[in-house]
Amino acid sequence: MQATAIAQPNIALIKYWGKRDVERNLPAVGSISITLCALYTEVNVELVADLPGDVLLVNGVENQPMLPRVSACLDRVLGEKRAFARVASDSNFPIAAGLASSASAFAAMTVAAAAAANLSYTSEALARLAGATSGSAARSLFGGYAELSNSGDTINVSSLCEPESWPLEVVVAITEPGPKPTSSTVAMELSRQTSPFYDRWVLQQEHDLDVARAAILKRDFAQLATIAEHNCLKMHSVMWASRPPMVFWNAATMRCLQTVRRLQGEGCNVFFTIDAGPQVKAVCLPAEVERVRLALANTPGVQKIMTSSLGSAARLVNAA
Ligand code: 2P0
Repeated sequence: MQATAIAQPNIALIKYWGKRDVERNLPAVGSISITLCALYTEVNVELVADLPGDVLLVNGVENQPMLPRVSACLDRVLGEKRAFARVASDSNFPIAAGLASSASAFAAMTVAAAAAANLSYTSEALARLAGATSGSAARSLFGGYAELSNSGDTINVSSLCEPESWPLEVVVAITEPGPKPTSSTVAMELSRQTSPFYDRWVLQQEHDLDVARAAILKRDFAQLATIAEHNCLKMHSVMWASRPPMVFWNAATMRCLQTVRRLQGEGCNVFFTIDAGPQVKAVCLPAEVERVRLALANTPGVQKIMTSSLGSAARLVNAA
């Protein structure tokens, strides 16, 4: 009655920002992501008959604020007439800091909970369950390049390309390891309700998805770079124009963008993307990774660098 699973965070190149159905957590826009391999969350779920309630440990420390979301995730996977669970989640990177820790955590938790109860689901079904708790978690059920659709009556994820078919590298520049002030869930609802740019953002997303999908299928780095940077800056423009404004960047975030622009000017195959936090992810061809790592490490304000290749889908480690 216990199982452990591992999942990697994924980074959206075409971003999910906004919900069309809050209750069912259905996204207003489709998204395309890459799953990383060097960053991971390992989750153990133990179902215990005489436990008085669910218990959550995050990196070894009991966590109450996240517990309702974890319990709701367990209810979805196991049904509401379930035994209570002891859940332990351990990540090797800063959590709640715009590094997609909820994606890896809820993807791993969904896989572990199903295995602990001996339930067998397809990857698509697990993605639907994980995505109902955290939209981006659905994408971590797939490795390499994944697309989360905004059509249909449910959460739908599919694989676009395996990681080894087009191996890119990601250099993560951490400019502030502490937790962000506003959760993505709250921030994207604020954008939907108050940003004058939100409707336009939703309207243009199909075009950005088409361009990025085509770039991935033909391995066209320059095309992917241009559309990913455009989509990222558009998402942040939506946030900046929200009321109250949501500016997740700091001075070092901006300096990292300037570093990437300088590298591009020197002919380096690299582009940036930024999520709901101040960290900058630089995506590059494998031959450029050391150059990009050094340039970002030498950018004032960068506190830590992590590099990663593309990784595989969430998976079970053990069950008993
Ligand atoms: C993404 N983000 O596509 C976008 C880009 C952050 C910026 O998905 O409310 O934690 O749990 O469905 O998945 C982060 O939001 O939000 C996110 P919920 P989630 O990766």
